[in-house]
Amino acid sequence: MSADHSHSGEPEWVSGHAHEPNLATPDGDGAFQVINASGAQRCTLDWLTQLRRVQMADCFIFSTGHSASGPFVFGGILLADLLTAVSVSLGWRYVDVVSADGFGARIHPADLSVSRPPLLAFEIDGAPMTRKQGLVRLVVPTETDDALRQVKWIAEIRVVTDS
Ligand SMILES: Nc1nc2c(c(=O)[nH]1)N[C@H]1C(S)=C(S)[C@@H](COP(=O)(O)O)O[C@H]1N2
Ligand SMILES: [Mo]
Repeated sequence: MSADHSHSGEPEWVSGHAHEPNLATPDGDGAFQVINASGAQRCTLDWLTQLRRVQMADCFIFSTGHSASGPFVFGGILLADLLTAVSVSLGWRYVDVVSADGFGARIHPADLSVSRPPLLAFEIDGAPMTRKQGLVRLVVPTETDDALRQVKWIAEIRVVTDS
């Protein structure tokens, strides 16, 4: 493993440096934990699908090492709506969306205030995503840099607040 030259203690994916996509699909049924200062809540895929559904057309995955795939229509839940549903509202500084294979992306409030905001997707082109495709995947439509924020196999959403 290469040395980490980013800020001490930060996961290597925070710096947004190039990353070889993991080709091995980790186990999991799509359930993830939302973790904040007051504890952890388990969110199942069934529960997630009851929230307000959105579709995001014209999404591309700019994969490392081969040409972009897409356009896809991703279907799922806005990350903003998930945070509201688990009672994370004002005052969060960032959330780390971390996968079962230890990859992740850091999302700040400003990332949600765009016309094509991040979603937790579980459908691709109208069909449920397979585990291999992510099952539950963070889709950040504004990200066109090697798919570093398109996190498959979400396992934890860690909420960091100022206090
Ligand atoms: N959980 C997880 N998500 C990930 C990665 C990874 O290694 N683990 N790699 C990222 C990178 S670098 C790429 S290029 C894309 C590949 O996505 P694809 O398999 O849909 O083409 O997944 C992104 N999401
Ligand atoms: Mo990538």
